[in-house]
Amino acid sequence: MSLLQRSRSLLLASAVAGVVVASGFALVGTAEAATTLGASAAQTGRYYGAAIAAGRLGDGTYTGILNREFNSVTPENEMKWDATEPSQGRFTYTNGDRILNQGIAMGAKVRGHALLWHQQEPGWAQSMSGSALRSAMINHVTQVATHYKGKIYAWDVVNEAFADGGSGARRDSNLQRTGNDWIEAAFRAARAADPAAKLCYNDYNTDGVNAKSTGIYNMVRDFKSRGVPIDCVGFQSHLGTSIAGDYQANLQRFADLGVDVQITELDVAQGGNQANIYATVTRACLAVARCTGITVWGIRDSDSWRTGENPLLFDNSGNKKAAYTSVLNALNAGGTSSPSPSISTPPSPSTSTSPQPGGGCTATVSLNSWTGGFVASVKVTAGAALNGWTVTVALPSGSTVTSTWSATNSGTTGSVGFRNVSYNGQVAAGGSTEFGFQGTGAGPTATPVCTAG
Ligand code: 9MR
Repeated sequence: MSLLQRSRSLLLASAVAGVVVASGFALVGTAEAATTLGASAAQTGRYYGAAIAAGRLGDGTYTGILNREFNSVTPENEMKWDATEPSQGRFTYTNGDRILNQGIAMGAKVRGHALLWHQQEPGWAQSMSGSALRSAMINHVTQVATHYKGKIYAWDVVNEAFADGGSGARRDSNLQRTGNDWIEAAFRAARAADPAAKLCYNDYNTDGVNAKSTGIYNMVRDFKSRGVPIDCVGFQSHLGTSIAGDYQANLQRFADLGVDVQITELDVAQGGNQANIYATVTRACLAVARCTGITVWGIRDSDSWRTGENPLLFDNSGNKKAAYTSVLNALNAGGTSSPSPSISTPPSPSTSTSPQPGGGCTATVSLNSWTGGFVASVKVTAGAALNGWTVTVALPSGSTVTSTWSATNSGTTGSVGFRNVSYNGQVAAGGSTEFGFQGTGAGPTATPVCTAG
């Protein structure tokens, strides 16, 4: 068994025991060097993504790199408030859906960006204030998160709400002036609308321990202590020609609060240090078990918002730059395994999962928990081809299933059976499908049992 296979067995063993229990992260070494960013990141359960623009999807060079290299996408502008609700109550999803469908076609994770931001508010919202704005903003979160329900890996629920400089305070905006609780109100609305999406706070100039990142840290700590649903913090990482020495330590202190961390908008000014800074960011994420992935803010230099700074991994013609090679090498050097659901790779004959009663299929759970509730995403993997399946999940006492998607459940407490629905009962040999459920109380910790037929 190669080192990589051995690592995968370890991961599988922990996956079958119920993923996302945040303990016992294996160090993953890589026996075979992957040749693309996404495949290389996936070796440690992470994604490597790019911000993409709907208007560029007709460019073959662009989509060629996108399809080859990346396993996550973020809409650069298409899911922002001005794009999705140009006049109050009239929602337009055409371009957002184009990004979503591109991601789905690639089998990529889709990061939603961004439900609320003081910039790119539509004009009608810019001129609002007080309770009218508060209800418009919550309605926006609810409508957009509902439209994309079940499709988004992680939402930037609130973007850039903290001030620059030494105050560590909130930024002034019409959103902030509706009351300091606007951020938690937005997170609660997003959770109610799409319980399966990870909910992130996203900001820039947070690339080390500084007043701004500490202000955000204090907010996240407060949210966790009061049960406000927050799952992740995005570090945009629009970087210049140097990087804070405590970049990794800063990610780690947030992870230690019990949230995932993600690098969400990475770009680095071109200069002597560009390749080194990219490698440093990559290694920092790999060293933090809860750093689940990295997104670069564009593909080619010519696609970047930072005109003239050439801050990306591919040149204007789509050629790989030195920075690309340094990222790929850093990814291939391995790191901690991330508790992302993507580590629940289908079993292969060389892995050490125990046979399931009934045979024919296995199931792994990934949990997203908060005080008093949870969302479980279950991946059903076929051994031989399946024509129907049932997954039995043992819930801890006091827990109750409140909703289920892509399956029907019998019972809501104790031992709960989840049966396929019409469109996902047939699964090819080696293939997989997913369903999920939300509940109150604690999530399941025991291995689910999958039965074919
Ligand atoms: O890259 C985006 C650019 O095309 C838009 O014109 C701009 C509008 O403000 O937003 C850019 O993306 C921003 C992101 O949404 C939030 N963080 C900062 C990014 C760069 O400005």
